[in-house]
Amino acid sequence: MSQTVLYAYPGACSRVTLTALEEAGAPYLDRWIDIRADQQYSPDYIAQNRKAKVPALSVDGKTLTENPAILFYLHQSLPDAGLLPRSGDLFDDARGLSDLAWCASMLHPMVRQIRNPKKWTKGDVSGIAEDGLEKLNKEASFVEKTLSKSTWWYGEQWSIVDVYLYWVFSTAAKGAFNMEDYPALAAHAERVRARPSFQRALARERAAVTDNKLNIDASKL
Ligand SMILES: N[C@@H](CCC(=O)N[C@@H](CS)C(=O)NCC(=O)O)C(=O)O
Repeated sequence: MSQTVLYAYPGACSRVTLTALEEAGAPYLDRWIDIRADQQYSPDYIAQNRKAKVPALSVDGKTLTENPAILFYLHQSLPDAGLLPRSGDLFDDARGLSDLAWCASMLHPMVRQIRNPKKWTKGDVSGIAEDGLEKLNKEASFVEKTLSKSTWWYGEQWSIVDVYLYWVFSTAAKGAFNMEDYPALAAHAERVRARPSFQRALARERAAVTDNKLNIDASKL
């Protein structure tokens, strides 16, 4: 029987993949990699994922890394889950992958600049967080325009991109990003959190904090 294992950390970007698995109702095991304790560099984990990051998804012993690739794989292998729009037009449907790549390669690094500027330089950190904040605010204004006219990123249809956008902006809001400047984004965040698959993912993260004695305030997840 096929076995799927998600390597994750509570509150990290692996939460997007975790929510995708919950949305799909697919059976999977979770393994929690304590990235605050540098467990991502342990020989056991490096053997799974030489990049030393979460998420990673192992299926029958083979490992896939990078959120967009994992989410696209889940979208293709679990078509009933509705993780991304599917119109049948190859060009239009590539937009889902494009938006996942945007979240991972453009927005996520801005969040890192804001929250963890030391990871960007071996020298002076001045200006790194400010630069990230300026860039993220520009992206937030763009997202705000769309969300002020629709329930979800793709109109009336929920998708995993909504969860990714939520993760980006809510994580940045734990730093200097002010979600209150963006009322549609803030309302969208409430809708994302209310979705049952998100709540199940959150419950799984909270259980992981307790079971693995992780140094995280579970009430802030
Ligand atoms: N490009 C990767 C980025 C993954 C990533 O940066 N994950 C963070 C958690 S949000 C991580 O594992 N950080 C550990 C570290 O940087 O040491 C993806 O999109 O999956």
